[in-house]
Amino acid sequence: MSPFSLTRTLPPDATAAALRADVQQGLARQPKELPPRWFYDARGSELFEEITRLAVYYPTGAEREILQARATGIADVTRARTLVELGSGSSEKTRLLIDALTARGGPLHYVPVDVSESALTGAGKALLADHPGLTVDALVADFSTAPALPATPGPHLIAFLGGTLGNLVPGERAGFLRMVRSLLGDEDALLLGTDLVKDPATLVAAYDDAQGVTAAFNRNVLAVLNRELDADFAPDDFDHVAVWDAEREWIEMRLRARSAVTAKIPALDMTVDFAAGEELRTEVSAKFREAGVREELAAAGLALRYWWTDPCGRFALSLASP
Ligand code: AVJ
Repeated sequence: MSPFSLTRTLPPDATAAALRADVQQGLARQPKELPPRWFYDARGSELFEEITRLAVYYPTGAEREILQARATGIADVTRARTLVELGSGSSEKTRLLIDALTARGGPLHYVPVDVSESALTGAGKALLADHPGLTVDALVADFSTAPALPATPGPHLIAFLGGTLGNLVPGERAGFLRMVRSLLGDEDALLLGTDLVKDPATLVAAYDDAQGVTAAFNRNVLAVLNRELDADFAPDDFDHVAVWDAEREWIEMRLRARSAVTAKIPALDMTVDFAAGEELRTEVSAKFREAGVREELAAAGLALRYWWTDPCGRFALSLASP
């Protein structure tokens, strides 16, 4: 049996239907918004990887520092035989966990779950090349509903890294954490990465780099609409905007129309008008504090067992269990 399998849990037309519904509703709304999951086609996933290599985008490096310091401890505490990773992307930092878990001996199952099939295939093959005894069962799925996980040996460790929890607004987070709780047995655990509240200048710089990589990532969602829905957006008609909402403690990314724009979306029989300066919200990236994370976990039936930050206190990893 090959140690690599890839399962599409959603039929391709389900993804297409979800995109249509999100665009239809989100662009008819006032203010306009789109969920961030549509950034991640092959090009968008590539641009995100490029973002993670920017010095101003500190979350990736900060989370890696924590994993470097704590991976062995995480392996010892959880004794996981299956690592499930939600929103796995390139799985680059996950290597540290896989190294630590396989160093304990015995086979390990890795179940990466992501919307990007290209990212899953690339990451899975690269990991297998370096880890004998590893089995990779990749799932193409978004994590808005419970993924149907393969039957693999426990204990299970579900990792949700990178701060992606912050892409959900509070009500969505509560539902998501309850969904994760429903996937966990008594011996299982959740490893959660959260970016932390800090000075606004640092936060805004991380979402508005001088090289314009984040701007290209943001505009890429319009290219996705053009390709998938036959729309006629000119991405350069829009400015990239990143703002810190101090009340809700989240970063918002928006696309702001430079002048009045009319776009056709023939696949939806839709015309979308933007006034000059009108904004489309493309992402919320919430930032957290320890007390809030503890409360949100508790509300989902999970107890925060360990809270680790990088030495500068920019980012946190939480280990939680039922
Ligand atoms: C992958 C969701 C964690 O919110 O920081 C990076 C995505 N957006 N730059 C984040 C992102 C703009 C990223 N997450």
